[in-house]
Amino acid sequence: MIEPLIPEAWRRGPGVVAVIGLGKSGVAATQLLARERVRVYASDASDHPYGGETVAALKRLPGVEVEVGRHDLARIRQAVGVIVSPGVPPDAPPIAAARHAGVEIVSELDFGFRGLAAAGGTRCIAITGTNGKTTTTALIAHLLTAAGLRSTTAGNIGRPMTDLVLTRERFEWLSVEVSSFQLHDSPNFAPEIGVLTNLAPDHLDRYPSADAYYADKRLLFRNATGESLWVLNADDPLVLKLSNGVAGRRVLFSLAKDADASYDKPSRTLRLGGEPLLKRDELQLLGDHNIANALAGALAVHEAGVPPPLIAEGLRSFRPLPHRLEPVGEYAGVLWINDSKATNIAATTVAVIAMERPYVLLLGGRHKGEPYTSLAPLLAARCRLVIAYGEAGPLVEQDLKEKVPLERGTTLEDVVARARRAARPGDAVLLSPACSSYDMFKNYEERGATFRRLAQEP
Ligand code: UMA
Repeated sequence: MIEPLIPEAWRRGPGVVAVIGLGKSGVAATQLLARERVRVYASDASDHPYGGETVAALKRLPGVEVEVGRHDLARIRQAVGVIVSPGVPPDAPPIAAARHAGVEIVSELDFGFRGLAAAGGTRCIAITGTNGKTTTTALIAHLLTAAGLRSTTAGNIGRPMTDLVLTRERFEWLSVEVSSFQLHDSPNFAPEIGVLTNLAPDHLDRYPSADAYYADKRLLFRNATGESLWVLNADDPLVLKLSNGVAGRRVLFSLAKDADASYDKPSRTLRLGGEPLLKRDELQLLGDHNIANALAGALAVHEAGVPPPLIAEGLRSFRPLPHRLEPVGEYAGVLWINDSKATNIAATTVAVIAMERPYVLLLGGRHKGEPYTSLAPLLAARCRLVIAYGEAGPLVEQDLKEKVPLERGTTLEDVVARARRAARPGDAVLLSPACSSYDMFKNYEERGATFRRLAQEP
């Protein structure tokens, strides 16, 4: 049973619902609560919440009180419920305060899902995993749309679930990217189809261990029933272990062995249900990891009812997303590739493996906890130079110097100028930083856009 959008207790007495964090998620949740005539106390620890101008507009909504620069913990303790943004960790003071006071805490994802259910429900394909989930999410929505089904993307890819409830748009299927953060306080979230792309350590700045991170990923399966369908990576033992014993039907994709969707290397053919689906070269995406993403997407939409010829057509017309191994141009024989979304070692590993030319690698940003040493043997093959920069620069240098040619850079302007000097015709310059961007940029998009602009400058 999915809880109602607004439980009775939220309307009772003088209580308020506390919204924590005023980025996209908090802003959308506040707007929906106001529309439902629930009193809200919405706060953000920063003087400059991610929501920017939209936060100021919230103050004009009836029953909404907005506070920026601090969280009033006393008010939060007295709240009738808390809606938490994904970027606010469970041990952050406002969340800890609510938990100790016994206030119910739900994620914006869960609140949005309840809203969709209250409006009649929308079938969801939920995609999670450490890497590949954004590409797979976009690909699934593209395949559904190309097959004539009304579909869109939501969740971690950039559009809060709650926003879909606010606009009252109707879709036949949603392709929802869900992060471990979003799954954490989402007791109602129950997708028809769930995709788990792969698992590797990530977000060790937030989780005490990789196992704690995987435990949140496992919450994808928390409402599994006999009707659920799970699309799983047969090449990843952690994925198989995590999904072991879960209710529902499992379909598997693999690059290495026979599976429901597989890749035949000798003939460079993607296969679905034992039949050829598409030639590898018809797919406009770099790297074998993207073949795996395509197989996962194909399986998910096949289970949603799309016939193989339409899946093949959709795969042919799909283009790489910005910031994910995105070729941004070739100048003086050097191919510049923007992989700013690679914010962990596993993502940079797949990027490096995908390189078919010699390359200069730009590595650095805000350190996220994992050592860089595992990259060294992979870099030995084709990497001409590593340029280490940002807060993580000294750590990258410490882990990789003497193993690969390496120099230190400062600003992204400086790093790009160094790369331009080092690259030779026929090379690539790859921004695949293995770190978050927050030491120098607002987000990975801004970092990638800056790289793209600098690369394209004469
Ligand atoms: N804040 C507080 N108190 C705290 C901590 C933070 O008030 O104790 C405030 C910050 O000052 C900031 C706000 O919370 O103003 C940020 O909240 P948020 O980070 O949740 O931002 P949103 O704009 O709501 O974006 C979130 C997701 N962000 C994160 O998970 C970190 C977006 O994923 C997602 O697209 C969006 O919701 C819509 O669903 C981004 C992301 O980086 C792309 N995700 C991580 C990843 O992919 O690795 C998980």
